[in-house]
Amino acid sequence: MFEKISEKLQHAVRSLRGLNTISEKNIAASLKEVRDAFLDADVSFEVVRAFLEDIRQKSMGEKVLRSISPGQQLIKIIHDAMLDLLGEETEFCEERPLRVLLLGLNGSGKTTSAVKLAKWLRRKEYTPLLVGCDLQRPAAADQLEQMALAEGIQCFVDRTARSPMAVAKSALNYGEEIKANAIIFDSAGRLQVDEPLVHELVEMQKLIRAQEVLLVADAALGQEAVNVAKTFHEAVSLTGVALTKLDGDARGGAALSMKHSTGVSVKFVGLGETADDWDIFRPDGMVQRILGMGDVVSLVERAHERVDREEAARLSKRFKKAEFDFDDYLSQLEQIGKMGPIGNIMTMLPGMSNATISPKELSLMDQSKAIIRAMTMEERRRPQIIAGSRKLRIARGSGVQLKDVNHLLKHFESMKKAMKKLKTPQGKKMLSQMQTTGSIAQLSRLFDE
Ligand SMILES: Nc1nc2c(ncn2[C@@H]2O[C@H](COP(=O)(O)OP(=O)(O)OP(=O)(O)O)[C@@H](O)[C@H]2O)c(=O)[nH]1
Ligand SMILES: [Mg+2]
Repeated sequence: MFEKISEKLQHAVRSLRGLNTISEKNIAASLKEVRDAFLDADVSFEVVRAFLEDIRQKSMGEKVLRSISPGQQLIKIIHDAMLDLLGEETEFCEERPLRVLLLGLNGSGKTTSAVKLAKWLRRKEYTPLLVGCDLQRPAAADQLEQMALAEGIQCFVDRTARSPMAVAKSALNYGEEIKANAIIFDSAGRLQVDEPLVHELVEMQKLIRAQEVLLVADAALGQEAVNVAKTFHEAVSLTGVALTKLDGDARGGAALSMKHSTGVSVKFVGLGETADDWDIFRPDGMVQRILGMGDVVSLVERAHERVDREEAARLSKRFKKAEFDFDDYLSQLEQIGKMGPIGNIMTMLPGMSNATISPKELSLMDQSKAIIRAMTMEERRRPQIIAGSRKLRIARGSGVQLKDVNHLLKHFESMKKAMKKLKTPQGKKMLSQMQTTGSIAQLSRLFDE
């Protein structure tokens, strides 16, 4: 799986590893190799270009970290750009009853995938029913029936039915009778997407109202699989792709470009011929498999974390000395965004290590960040100079109301008071009395009393 692209990419990034500095010149050869690896994998030119642009953007904004080499940092950037390209892992509908329609070209693996999916759903405590809507191949009903029987999964076929619609209709009734709560409709393979097919699929979808319409696509087709997905998606809205035969896919082109080129996520992967060779598509697993370099990636992540911790410690110090200004506050809010609650300087104060942040506080934090960003540097340092007219401009610049700006200024003022009190013996005593649970607002509330 993905051997070819993996080998090429690993070669391209390995030479970056030892670099002490990064210049356009010394990474150019590697990035060219990365580009060629993607093109050879049958990723479209357009996707490759967007991918390289993403790497360029990400490298521009990157701070140079002391403890790791620039080469390692760039490997992490390539890793992250690949993750962005693949998109987030998307969830499969969990409603009960659940109806799933599988469609795709001839021989793409629909029938096999239907059985694999049924088995997967049974593990999630569904009662699945397989429905054979392929009336084009005489042997199709037998194939589905045999495979279902081998896995002990219920199956509905009707060899005398005149249309797939008729089968589907009876199957819905039968499903109710046997109390199936996941009905999977296997459809006939197609040579191409044409008018009659589109008509049939639209009618079918009207009848069964499937929450998941999955295109089953053969990964070996590379870019062609992506084109097929595009056409199907235009005809009937797909909810996802099941990419089959990944076990024999050395190149990875379809998996790498599906999401970016079609907007449709890969939800499942077929990894072999047996009913268990089936899994949720996990972007991070795929990137790890192709790029390797897990060691470098976690090294860089740790280094970033250390920088963040140093910044949080610096802010905490300024807080305790009551030197904390709006610029520090912005930095703190950004730290919380990146590190979660541990980025909160409150957690660094004694007794506050379990400080929590509520969802409401999180959205307030976003608003606060926008307001502070609309302030000038001088205003961040000395908020007392912010006069009425300036407040209005800040509100407009950050898309909030005047009262929100006033509220933030007031909140900050009480925080400042709290900081000053912390320096007094009485404040120190209060701090030491405060135990465990607290929120970011707790300290200022405490001193507001
Ligand atoms: N290696 C491998 N083979 C697969 C996978 N999925 C399906 N196959 C094989 O592909 C062939 C076609 O599979 P089917 O499930 O019959 O495909 P289909 O889309 O239902 O075919 P039609 O109904 O004729 O259009 C079979 O030999 C399967 O064993 C997979 O993930 N890996
Ligand atoms: Mg079939």
